[in-house]
Amino acid sequence: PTPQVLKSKAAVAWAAGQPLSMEVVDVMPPQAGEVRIKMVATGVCHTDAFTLSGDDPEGIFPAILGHEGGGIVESIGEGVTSVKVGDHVIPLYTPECGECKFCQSGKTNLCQKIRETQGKGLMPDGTTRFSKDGQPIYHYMGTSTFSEYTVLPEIAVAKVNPEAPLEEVCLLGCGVTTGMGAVANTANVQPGDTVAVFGLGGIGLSAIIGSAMAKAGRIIAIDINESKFELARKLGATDCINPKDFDKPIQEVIVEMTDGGVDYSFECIGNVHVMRSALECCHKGWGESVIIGVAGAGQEIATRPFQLVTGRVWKGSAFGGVKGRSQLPEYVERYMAGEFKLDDFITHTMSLEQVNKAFDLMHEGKSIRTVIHF
Ligand code: NAD
Ligand code: AHE
Ligand code: ZN
Ligand code: ZN
Repeated sequence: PTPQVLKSKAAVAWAAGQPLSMEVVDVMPPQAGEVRIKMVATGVCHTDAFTLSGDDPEGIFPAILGHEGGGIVESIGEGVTSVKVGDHVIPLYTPECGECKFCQSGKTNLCQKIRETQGKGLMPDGTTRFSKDGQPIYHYMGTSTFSEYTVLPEIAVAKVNPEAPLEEVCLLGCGVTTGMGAVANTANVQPGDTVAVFGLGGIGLSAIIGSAMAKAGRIIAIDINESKFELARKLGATDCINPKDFDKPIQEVIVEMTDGGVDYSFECIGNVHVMRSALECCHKGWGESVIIGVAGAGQEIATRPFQLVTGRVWKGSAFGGVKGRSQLPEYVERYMAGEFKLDDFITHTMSLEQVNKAFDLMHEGKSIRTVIHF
């Protein structure tokens, strides 16, 4: 049967800085090369809050936010061959076409095939699949998981093991893969290395899991919210420190604690001042700092160039350097094999109607991840 327009419950961001609004929207059928997904669950990531706040230079409204989902293919457009109706998939805000210069380089996961339209809230053909009473609503990060149904390009879904609980592995659609991947792929932490993780939300805690899996010798966890320390320790942090407890810059504290600095640091907050601390707590000659946090429009990082001249390295990481279609299914398998747990992260579950509460809990520092069940 030819797919028809569907009515879908969705949380719409009409404008920056306003709560999301529950609406019934129209979702067009998938066009050529596209698939329509019935969402099963979605996490709420700080980046959703960042864009809603108005700080994202690419933020565009009205839009349907959400990018950490798991769902089931409901229908497919013309020419789609790599997935079929009923497949379990994780939407990819970093797609993988396998053909573009970036995919072919072997040096990056940042496929650029559809990046331009994705950044404008549009599908690759330059139009949107969402509308409300005829008014177009934009896509977000190419995923828009805060909707019962969403449409994605075929190259932006990873087909995963249908036995995996989507209510948990949805977190692999962003946060957990980002933190674990930054450690394993971007930094390549080795046994015995000393690591510092700044910010103990879903991303930082995943970086701690990744560091523990890499057998890092010492894992220093840093946050201004000490309620995060217990879980950080459980996941493998050896030291938990609060910058507010010291009367000198935290990088000096860490350099002293570690006889010269850490081998690797990860900034998992999006604060440009902390990014500086994360670089400067690295060991002279070789320490590497990985920026994961996303900073607002107009923000810039600073340090003395001497920090780099003397061998520290500043890098960044998106989606943990993971290629979604070819590598994300392995993360799901590793989860299924019991290599790491996800339930520790899921501090709250709720329905889409309650999504604004999920943002409140995040801003109050009370949640790690809220998972929305559809
Ligand atoms: P979160 O809000 O759950 O966690 C952030 C943590 O940082 C909180 O525990 C908070 O207490 C702590 N924090 C805030 N200010 C601090 C400070 N000055 N010093 C120490 N700790 C501080 O957020 P999250 O979902 O874990 O996301 C973290 C960051 O990573 C965000 O900026 C998000 O946009 C970004 N992100 C990037 C990628 C990527 O691919 N690069 C992927 C996902 C998320
Ligand atoms: N749009 C913002 C930047 C946002 C950003 O950096 N996004 C990350 C993913 S965060 C997931 O929670 C990312 O993958 N970036 C690579 C890309 O191509 O967007 C801005 O500053 O304009
Ligand atoms: Zn995210
Ligand atoms: Zn590509």
